[in-house]
Parts: sequence; structure tokens; C-alpha cells
Amino acid sequence: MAYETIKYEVAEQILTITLNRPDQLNAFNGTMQQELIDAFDAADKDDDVRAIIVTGAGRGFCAGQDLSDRVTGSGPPRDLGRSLENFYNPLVRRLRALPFPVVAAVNGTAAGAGANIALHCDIVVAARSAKFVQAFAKIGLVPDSGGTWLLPRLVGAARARGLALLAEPLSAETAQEWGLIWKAVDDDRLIAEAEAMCLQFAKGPTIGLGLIKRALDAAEQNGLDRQLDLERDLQREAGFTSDYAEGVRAFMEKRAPDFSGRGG
Ligand code: T3D
Repeated sequence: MAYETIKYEVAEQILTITLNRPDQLNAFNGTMQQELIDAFDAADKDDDVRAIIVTGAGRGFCAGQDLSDRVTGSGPPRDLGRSLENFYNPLVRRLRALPFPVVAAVNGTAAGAGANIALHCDIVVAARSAKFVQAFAKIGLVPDSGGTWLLPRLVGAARARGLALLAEPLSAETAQEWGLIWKAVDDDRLIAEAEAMCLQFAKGPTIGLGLIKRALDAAEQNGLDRQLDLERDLQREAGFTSDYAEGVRAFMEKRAPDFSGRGG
């Protein structure tokens, strides 16, 4: 698909979305906001897509909102609540609702909303040279794109407060050590690692993987009783898929399963 500020490339049922404004460290302008939401919509509708990699062109992953669009002159200040309502919040909801795995391949600095959008992906792999920065406090803003919700859940209250209030860059290795991300890898291995993971997903039981995502998302809100009920319902759904039947058959026949994808 042809976009101006992102690249959208599908191969072997894996969609790679590359944020592509490298001179601005892939910061979000209005066009990139629209294009990214559109790309997620298109992927959701395309049964040929069974996993997504999100990465950045050039030396950065994404520097959050493009601040050159936010310089205030003598006019009234912009309503940033509206910006969240119209773009960042729908983007996060769209991303988290995708019914198959999304891997962030964080190739360089991920700052502001760019960091939090990466952290909403199901798996975050980062180049060892990459950094995560909750840059908001440096310009008088509050972590958004779900940052205040994610950070304490991922790294605990003390580290969340340090990251949000100090706004200092966190190295990929420390991010891994703290449990903020899945793993840090050598820079030249980043895309290969993300692709290997997505190949596994693209050959996997896609409906089942989507149900796992739903269960883990719901667990953020549910008590044990509700979660047990939900696991019952989702397991029932998984158990009726042809992929489950194929998984069991393949196991018994000591061969690799041939899962059927999003229709499975
Ligand atoms: O506004 C709303 O709608 C509300 C929602 C807000 C969501 C947000 O994301 S708010 C947070 C916005 N982002 C930031 O505050 C981060 C600003 N950038 C930085 O702090 C640093 O650039 C980085 C820590 C990300 C990277 O530092 P470094 O030293 O590696 O690179 P650099 O030299 O600062 O940046 C390289 C170029 O990218 C530079 O341009 P130049 O001088 O080469 O022409 C720089 O201006 C540009 N750039 C980096 N970040 C942004 C940006 N241009 C526009 N907007 C940016 N966010």
C-alpha cells in the first residue's frame, strides 16, 4: 500500500510497518497519525496478515508528537485533550485490539508517545543501542498514549514514577532487566529476531493467539473469579477451532502442525 509517512510491506503473512520520517526521528505529524491508524485498519481486514512488525526508519524509532506542529505563537493554545481524543487514544485502542501478535522492533530512541506505542505492542524487542524516554515532563506534559497505565504495570510504582518524573533515557538493556520489554538484542540482529518471531506467529494458531491476547488484556482489570470464567469461555472458543484439532493431531502423529490462519 502506498503511504507518504510510513512503509507498509507484506511478506509471508507478516506486515512490516516502518515509521518513515527519519529526519524527525519518525515523530508523528497529522499525516503519519492518520496513516498508521489506516494501516492497522487495513491489516485487521486483510486475512493474509497474521503478525505485524512495527519499526522505524533511520536512527530513531519514534520521537512522539512532532513538536514543530506545536509551537505556539500569539494565538490561543492548542487543546491537547482533543489531540489525544482524536488520535493517540484511538491509535492505542486500535493497536491493542488487533487479533494477532504485534512486535515492536525498536531500532533507536523511542520517546514520548513513540515509547508508549512501542510498549503497547505484544512483544517489544529493542536494539541494544535503543533508548526509551518518557520525554513528556521535559516539556511540561503528562505521559500519554496509556503511559501512566502501562508503566506501573510493567515496572512497578517506584520505577514508573522515576521514569515519568525524571524523563531520563532508559537503555534497552535496563529496560529488559526491569521487565519493560521482552529483550534487547545486538543492533544488527534486531530485524532478524523480530522476523523470526513473526514467522512463528504467522505459522501459528492465529485465532488461539488472539484469544491469549484477549485473556491477558482482560486480566489487567479482572479478579480471579472473573478471569477463571473468561478462561472457560475463551478455552471453549479455542477448543472449537480447527487449529486446535490440527494441533492435537500433529502432536499425536509426531509432525509439525499445519495451522490454517485467521479462518482456523
Ligand atoms: O501534542 C499533542 O498532541 C499531545 C501529545 C503528545 C505526545 C508526545 O509524544 S509529547 C512528547 C514529544 N516528544 C518529545 O518531547 C521528544 C523530543 N525529542 C527529544 O527529546 C530528542 O530529540 C530525543 C531524546 C528523542 C533524541 O535525542 P537525540 O539527541 O538523539 O536527537 P536530536 O538531535 O534531539 O533529534 C534529531 C532531529 O530530530 C532533530 O532535528 P535536526 O536538528 O536534526 O533538524 C530534532 O529536532 C528532531 N526531533 C526529535 N524529536 C522531535 C524532532 N522534531 C520534531 N518533533 C520531535 N518530537
